[in-house]
Amino acid sequence: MKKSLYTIAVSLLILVSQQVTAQTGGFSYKAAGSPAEPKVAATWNKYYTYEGITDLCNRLVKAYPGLITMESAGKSYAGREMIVLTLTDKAKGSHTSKPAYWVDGNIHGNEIQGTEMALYTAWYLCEMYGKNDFITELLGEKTFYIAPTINPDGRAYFTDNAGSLRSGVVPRDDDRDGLVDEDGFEDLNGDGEISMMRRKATDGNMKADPADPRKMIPVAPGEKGDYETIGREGIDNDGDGFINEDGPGSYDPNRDWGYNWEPNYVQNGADKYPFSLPESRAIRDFITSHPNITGSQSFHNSGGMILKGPSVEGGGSEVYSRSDDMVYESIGRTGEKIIPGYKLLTIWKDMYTVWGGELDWMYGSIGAFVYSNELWTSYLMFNDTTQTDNYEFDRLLLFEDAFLPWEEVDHPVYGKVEVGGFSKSFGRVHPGFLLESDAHRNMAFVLYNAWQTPKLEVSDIKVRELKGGLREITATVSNLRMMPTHSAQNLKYRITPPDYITLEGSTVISGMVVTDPLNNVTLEQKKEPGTIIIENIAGYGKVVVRWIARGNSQITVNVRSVRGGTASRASE
Ligand SMILES: [Ca+2]
Ligand SMILES: [Ca+2]
Ligand SMILES: [Ca+2]
Ligand SMILES: [Ca+2]
Ligand SMILES: [Zn+2]
Repeated sequence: MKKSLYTIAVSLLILVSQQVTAQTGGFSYKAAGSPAEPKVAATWNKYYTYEGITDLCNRLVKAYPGLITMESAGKSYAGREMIVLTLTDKAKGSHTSKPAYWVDGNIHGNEIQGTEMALYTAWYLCEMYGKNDFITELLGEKTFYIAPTINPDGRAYFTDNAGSLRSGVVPRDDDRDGLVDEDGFEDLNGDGEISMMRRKATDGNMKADPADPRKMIPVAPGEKGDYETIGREGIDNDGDGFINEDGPGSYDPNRDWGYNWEPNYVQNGADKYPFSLPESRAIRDFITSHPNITGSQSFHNSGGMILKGPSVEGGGSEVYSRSDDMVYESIGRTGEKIIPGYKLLTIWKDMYTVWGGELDWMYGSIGAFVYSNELWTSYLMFNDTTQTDNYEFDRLLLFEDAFLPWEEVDHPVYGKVEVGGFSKSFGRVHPGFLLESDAHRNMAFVLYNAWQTPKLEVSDIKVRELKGGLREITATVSNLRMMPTHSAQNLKYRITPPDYITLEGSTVISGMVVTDPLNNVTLEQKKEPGTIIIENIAGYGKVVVRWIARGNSQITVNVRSVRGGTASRASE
């Protein structure tokens, strides 16, 4: 049938009016994988101060009461609350009844972007819930415990002061002169940054790079330079002949954990004794009181690494079993795909030895599957491992925003000096436009990990009538994901209880595990046969249990596992 002109005109009109409707329906068009008009406004090309973190978390809790709660794990040395967010679909069960994934960031005060990775994860989960099936299901089945910064004092020092600390701010006598924190950095030119000092010198060992005079390069042997570099901005506050030798804090919060711990003479930065810092004690207590934590991620910077343990050769007092290491390898390799430029590496072998690190404690004492991502790699500048010049990147992409131009100031000891160099906001932390992209990728790795925590299912129930009013009930419980309900470390140190499979609705006469279903080999459990004890349900594995029971009513098989969640099924 030929369309009349009238029909065509009407169709065109409808088309036009639909376009107009679409255009006036809002101010945005949804990009794939992101919320177009989030309920909680947040931007991911800047860094949140501690106040900003608190505000964002409060707004998330207010907007999504069914998904997220906020609590404090304790107070930092300076009295800041150690914020921990709990995320799960509360309508689908309590947070403790599901396998949980722990995320923290910023244990090192100057490694601030771990916080944004953690916050982005919380924000994204809330905003995409109900809009994306994967996220909706994930929050139904799993719990996330997210601690945006576990060194809030170190972070505040970074965002609110000129300087930058790896440590927290608990006072320590770094130079053993009997005084604590008596000689920190000074912002001599008042630009809000502690940068480098250089001084003109006729026989200097440095010169300005002819290709980019901002950059200092060493002179060739025999060549005379114009400059010498004289360390970071500051003066000698205590007149001991050293400049800035004892600033706030100074210990390494990631050498404070009570597993494979060694004192300061073995492990620099170890401080006094395991868990001598209030922040690590608070986090330890939160984690140990949430035994459903199955996996974890601790964000650091920098280097573009997906780190796995062990952190000391041979693993210290524990050795990673082959079965656990296979999980680490498999998930880590997928991580390399999710986050281009990041490499899966083993801490002691590929980086350096760490005694008393959080990661070893999370695996060693908690038995969780734990990674630590070293965020930011120079690869991200030009998506090229061979093009990694900070100055060129700053010139071409950041328009010299990251470099503090050399500026002359009077120094009480050195006379006329120049201060300048890269801002602390560049070099280890992401520039704004790359922050959201990397936050999304690192979150995607976290979500992949969380998805691979156990998912249990009573996959089959077979009932066979026996003589004398008895029945034989055989149930299969499957784990549909890669992580077992117990890591090998968990099994070895009996960290969480075994898994329990219970028969309901029938009087149990005897119960057993079918150890070899093919040949019908069973192992009877004489004590309390109604609840069969299973040491572990392997990743992608299944267990078969059997009962001889009296009665003919409908039965239900329940399974409960601290780190594998719960599942149940009724017979037909
Ligand atoms: Ca001192
Ligand atoms: Ca300065
Ligand atoms: Ca001094
Ligand atoms: Ca000083
Ligand atoms: Zn670090």
